[in-house]
Amino acid sequence: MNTFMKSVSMLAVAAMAGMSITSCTADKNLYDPEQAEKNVKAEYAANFVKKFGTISPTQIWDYTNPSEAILPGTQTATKATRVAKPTITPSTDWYRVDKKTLGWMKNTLKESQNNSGLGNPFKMSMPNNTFTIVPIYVGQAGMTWDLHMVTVGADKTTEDVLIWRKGQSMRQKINGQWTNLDAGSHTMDADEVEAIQYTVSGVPQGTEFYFYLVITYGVDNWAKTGKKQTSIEHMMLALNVPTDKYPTNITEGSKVMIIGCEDANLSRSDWDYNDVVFMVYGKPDIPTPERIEDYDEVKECRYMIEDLGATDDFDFNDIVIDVNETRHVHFEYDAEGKLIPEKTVIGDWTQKATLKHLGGTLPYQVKIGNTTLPWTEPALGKDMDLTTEIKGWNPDTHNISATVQGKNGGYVEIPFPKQGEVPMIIAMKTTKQWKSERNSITPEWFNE
Ligand SMILES: [Ca+2]
Ligand SMILES: [Ca+2]
Ligand SMILES: [Ca+2]
Repeated sequence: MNTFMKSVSMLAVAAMAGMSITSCTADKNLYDPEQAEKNVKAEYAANFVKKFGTISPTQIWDYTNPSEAILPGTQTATKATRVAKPTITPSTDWYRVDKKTLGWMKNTLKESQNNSGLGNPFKMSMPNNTFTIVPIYVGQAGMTWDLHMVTVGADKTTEDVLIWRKGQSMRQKINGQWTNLDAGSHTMDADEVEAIQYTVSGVPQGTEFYFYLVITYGVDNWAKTGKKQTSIEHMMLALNVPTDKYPTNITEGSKVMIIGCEDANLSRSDWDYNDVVFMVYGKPDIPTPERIEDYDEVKECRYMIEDLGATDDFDFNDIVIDVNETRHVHFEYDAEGKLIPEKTVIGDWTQKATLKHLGGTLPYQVKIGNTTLPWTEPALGKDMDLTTEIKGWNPDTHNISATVQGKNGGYVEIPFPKQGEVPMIIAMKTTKQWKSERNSITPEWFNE
């Protein structure tokens, strides 16, 4: 947390946390339990700042990014080894895009023509060798994107890595002049294109994965910033390049495919799948695309809550609760294996909360969205798996709060912290392990 805090007075902190420090020595005849609980909250905020420093006004407490996953198949609860995280190694020199391959691509993914019938929604599996991916073409688009790769384990854990960002690591020659591409550039008029290549390694053979583009700069009424366009949802095409169109400037014996991407999932999109095009090659093999019949769209996070039973331990394990929403999508294919888009079935969202751990000392009640869970007795160091259906959770706004019955007889409201506030709830990935009892979180822990 060194990066998000700098030191300031405790009074300023309490103000930031939306609290007031009230004198406990005021001559009150009547004992006010609610005021006593407010004092506990202020004490907590002061202790937090004493330990970690003042919170940066831009600090947010959502560490779930990317909180969404698209999982091929139907979710299972099997336990397996965590899936491998791919290693992406950029080349140290430029790759010159082969004109023969590029010409074939342009002829196949015709501009402004609906090319969606050329392929199916797909995932891939890792060959028994590394493969290389290189951008070869950027079409006209007002938006910018990053290309990511996600490996998916047998237990549906995922690892997500960034491969490429639009406007970086590409250059083009027009009228004899080389220029580096920026985020607004396209290569439609280029005489030559060069790009940095990315080699993917560190993933065992057979590991499932998929690609997606995430919109990093969106356009109104088109695609929002943060939206993901995945191969599983048919936002990409994987096409094998005919051997006579293989580039001559790659290792002999390699196989070659292209991945064409559509950047907006709208009926009025042109579906030409050439908004950005990548070439993939590997020796002796390239990843094998496999069509998707079912997938689950999942948004999830783990809330770690301080109950203020102790105002100085910051173990964030007093209440640990996982929340997710999922919906199922099913694709139908004809006898030739072609997608029948009008037969796609998109299920309703369902939401669940699962209590994972208790490590606090105060009775509490959690409210998520429209659902108020029952009052629960505290427990110290107790793991569990108690699932309840909920409604109205918003994974973007984190509309969760807790009420605890304080030691002073009053009730304390624990909201999800606003930007720049002292946190009593933090949102983490569901793979994040909570701390042991009275073992404080550390700045490093957030990045472990
Ligand atoms: Ca397009
Ligand atoms: Ca605690
Ligand atoms: Ca605790």
